[in-house]
Amino acid sequence: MAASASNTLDGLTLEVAVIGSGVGGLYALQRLRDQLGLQAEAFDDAGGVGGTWYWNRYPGCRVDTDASVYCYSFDEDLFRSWQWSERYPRQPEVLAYLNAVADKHDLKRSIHFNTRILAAHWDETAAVWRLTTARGEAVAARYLVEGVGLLSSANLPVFPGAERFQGQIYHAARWPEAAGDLAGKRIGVIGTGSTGIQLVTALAPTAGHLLVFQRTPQYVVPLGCGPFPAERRAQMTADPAGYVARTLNTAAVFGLEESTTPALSVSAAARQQVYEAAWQKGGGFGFMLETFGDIIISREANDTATDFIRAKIRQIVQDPALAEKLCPRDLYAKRPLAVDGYYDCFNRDNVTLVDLQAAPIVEIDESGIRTSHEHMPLDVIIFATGFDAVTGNYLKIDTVGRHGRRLQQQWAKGPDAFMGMTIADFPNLFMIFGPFGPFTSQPLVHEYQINWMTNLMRHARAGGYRTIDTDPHAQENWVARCCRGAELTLFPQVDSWINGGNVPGKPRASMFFMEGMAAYMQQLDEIVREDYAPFVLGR
Ligand code: N01
Repeated sequence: MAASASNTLDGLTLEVAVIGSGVGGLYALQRLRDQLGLQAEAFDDAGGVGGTWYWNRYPGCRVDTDASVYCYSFDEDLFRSWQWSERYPRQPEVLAYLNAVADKHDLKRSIHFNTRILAAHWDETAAVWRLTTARGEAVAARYLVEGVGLLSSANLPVFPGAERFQGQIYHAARWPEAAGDLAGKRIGVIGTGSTGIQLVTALAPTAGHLLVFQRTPQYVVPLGCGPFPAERRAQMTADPAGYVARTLNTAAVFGLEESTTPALSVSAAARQQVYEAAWQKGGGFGFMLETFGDIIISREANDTATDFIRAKIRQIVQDPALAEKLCPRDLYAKRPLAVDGYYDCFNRDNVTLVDLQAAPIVEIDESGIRTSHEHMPLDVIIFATGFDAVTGNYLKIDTVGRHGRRLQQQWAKGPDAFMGMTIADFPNLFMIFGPFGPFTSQPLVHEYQINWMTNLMRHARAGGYRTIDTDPHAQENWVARCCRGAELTLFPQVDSWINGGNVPGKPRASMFFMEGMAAYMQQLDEIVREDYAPFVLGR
């Protein structure tokens, strides 16, 4: 449903407004509208459904999480019947899947595309959220559910002169269809995270010349792409509910056999075998989670993994000096990266690594990029520089809760939130994968959170309550528990989007519950048993 001047939203009053129609927003809409029978509609500034899969159309984009857990489970028929072609599907297939879900459940009629929500202000008297769209329309809703994306607000570093560049210049997360075929072109990719490495491996075979601008080398392991495994499909179809329950009842919800063996509890030779098997099998999270249980909590265990990966880099990359530039020196404690054939790309004549630690970018001019060493002419510049993660998109909406509290001020030194879903003094506002939620794969956990938050809404409505707010003490305790848990891992010791360290000026903060999904679900169950004690319901 595309809003237009003749189809103004002004004055629209809903029971629930959902922001976003990505993986989380789509299911929230289905659950609220069709399962709970509420008058719910969604808003998305994109021209179609898909969220991150709508925007990220860059060459090489694919899911690096097993498709068996990167899907919905609420529609059991679809769960059984959807035929993923690959274990790690490409972006067009994921987007086609999300469109198929939206079409099967007739969700698009309740989504206002091309509609950005600029502001959400709580009206205490009427107990509703008053939303303002970018066209100035006013919409009111008793509940606001935000599925705005954990990794969606693009991080675009400022390089002097970028506006003068005469060639094609894109951020990967806003890839235009007009980009066309880049074969034969001189391409610069800035950034070597999950996005950058997918771009590099996709572009290297056909680029005229590919320059990879690397600031910090990262640990990349093979993904192990291939057809969707028949045995995995058999497990999924034999017992969908059991499959999903077993998957959720793990730490990270990646459909993996998470190891509990400490790395140093086995001999060096046995360890080598475990790492080699994981390398041959592929899967980024598998290498981190299925090998040993303490890679992300013990520096010594972490060292054994990083030694192994560095040895692989030195084996694959023929030029020893280049291999050293590609070898990370710090901990393996960012979100793990996996793609097939990344290091092999650097054996190609048409691929050049530009080491930004040796020579930083000084400017972009009409014809290319200048580092402190040299000028490199380019036809295409691609920013693969990541996201203002977790909080970025929430803070783009001018959100004002009770007592005039503005979210931008409240989160100025770092976020606070409860269970990744609510914020004290922002009643009836629910976040899908907001700050201090579990550090896991997303779609099945989206469903879990959405079911939980909507059960809470149902509980409040059944009791005749108009408002649901979070007890600030419960929130404080939860944030403290999350921070303590994060400190037990190695993640805070390396700058990355996990802790806000990737965006200049962003407060560095723990933003996740690191004790795992099973512990998270136990905590949510406990809250239900306590009759939702951490929430304050109001008439
Ligand atoms: O972003 P990143 P991403 N000058 O933050 C560099 C998800 N995802 O888009 O390390 C030069 O990981 C930065 O360098 P450094 C996934 O969860 C999923 O790649 O800060 N370089 C780094 O190399 C992933 O974790 C899939 O020194 C600059 C890169 O840009 C998350 O999105 C696919 C720079 C950013 O890496 C983010 O991944 C893709 C500057 N000024 C993404 N600023 C799937 O497969 C930043 N960089 C599901």
